[in-house]
Amino acid sequence: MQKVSVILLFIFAVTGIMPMNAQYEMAPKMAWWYNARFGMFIHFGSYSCLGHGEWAFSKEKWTKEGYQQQVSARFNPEKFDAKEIVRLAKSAGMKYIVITAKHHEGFSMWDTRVESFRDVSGTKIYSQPSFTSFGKRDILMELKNACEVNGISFCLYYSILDWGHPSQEISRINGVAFSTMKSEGARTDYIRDMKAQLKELIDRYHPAVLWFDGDWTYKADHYTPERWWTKVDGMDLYNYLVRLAPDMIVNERVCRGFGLGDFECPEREVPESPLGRPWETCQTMNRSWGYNAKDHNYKSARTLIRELVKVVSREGNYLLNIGPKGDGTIPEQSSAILQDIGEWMNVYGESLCGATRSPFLTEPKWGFYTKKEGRLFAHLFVWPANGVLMVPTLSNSIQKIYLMNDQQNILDYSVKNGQIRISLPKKAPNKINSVVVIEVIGLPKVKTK
Ligand code: JFZ
Repeated sequence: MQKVSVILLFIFAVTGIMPMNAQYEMAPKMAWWYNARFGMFIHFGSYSCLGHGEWAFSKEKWTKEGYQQQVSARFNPEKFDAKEIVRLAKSAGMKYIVITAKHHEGFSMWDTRVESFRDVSGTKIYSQPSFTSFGKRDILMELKNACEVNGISFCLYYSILDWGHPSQEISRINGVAFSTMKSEGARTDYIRDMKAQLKELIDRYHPAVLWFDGDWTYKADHYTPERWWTKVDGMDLYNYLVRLAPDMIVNERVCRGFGLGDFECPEREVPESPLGRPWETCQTMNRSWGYNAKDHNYKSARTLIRELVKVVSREGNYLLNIGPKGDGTIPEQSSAILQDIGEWMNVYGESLCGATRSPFLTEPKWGFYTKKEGRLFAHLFVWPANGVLMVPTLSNSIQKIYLMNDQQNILDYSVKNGQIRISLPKKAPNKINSVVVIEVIGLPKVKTK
């Protein structure tokens, strides 16, 4: 027995793979992220002060010069309050924050010293500290510090494609905005400089996750001026990053669609069932990522909470976005939604954070399941009219069953014909999602005959 453990330990040490309660094996560096389940996305850049979303440069067909002078130069986030943002994230039950360090517009949100990232005139570095009158405040560092104090993991987003960089011009293929590389030499130099920027970010902020995007210009095998980013480039970038920071997690978008990186990113959609490896769905509260003054199309806290539950029951993470205004303040509707989510999470968050997928292969009509060592959580979106909840039998022995919001009152149940029949009170304790806890010995497992 001891020999076997020693051999197993050896294998795990060599391969860097550790078994967890997940259905797939995972590198140990993924553990905190996998347990976190819920994070905050922040789209914040010079586009925020225009208030037309983060794609304004492309959609409104700005020239580089016009955009840089009339939009970016006016970026003045004087009311940016990192502590308030972290307070909101934490009270909503979020465990990590991913903020845009550089979006497609190419404007760096930190004091980059990589020389080629200049404005069109070539006289200034195109970054928040050197291109705006806002001055030298380091808002990424402010956010990182506030995160650290509050036990939240600080992470960064970075766009590979760059509409501002002198090496590239915006271009369109079938209506989708790409960028065209000026020459092969420009491509080589840009990739070198992008790596230098990423090293700056790693050395300065030690992000727990690097969340890439703007990788969709790829061709699998060779590059062209418009599709200048390849799978080989993505693999090389990933290797470069994990050499610099072995514990850092990197998403698949170093070059999407090839199974690269450490987790999958199905965007604004939830896969029908768990994927073959860790995944994260990112979602907007309205229809924009960057601040859009005209977009009042907000989803309700109810919709978002239910989507979060669905994601966790299918073994995923959920990254919910806010887009601060140009002055740094958070749109009122977004903070109201976060507060509502927080009220629910305060009571029920334990059924999600650190929890894993449903043990069952089929999903119930009334909601979803999640599980933890010793507990199966039934998330009821619809409260049964007959006061009875039926749950398929587990192979674990049941200790007791209760409502998550009222752990003192033990519920009656009986087990018959492969079903646990639970008697519920008449009224649902929560309008959005009430949780019934089935306490068992061990990790809840389906009973197989
Ligand atoms: C990208 C960005 O263009 C967008 O501005 C935002 O940052 C978002 C998080 O990511 O947009 C995408 C990326 C991928 C898909 C769709 C939009 N996709 O895979 O369907």
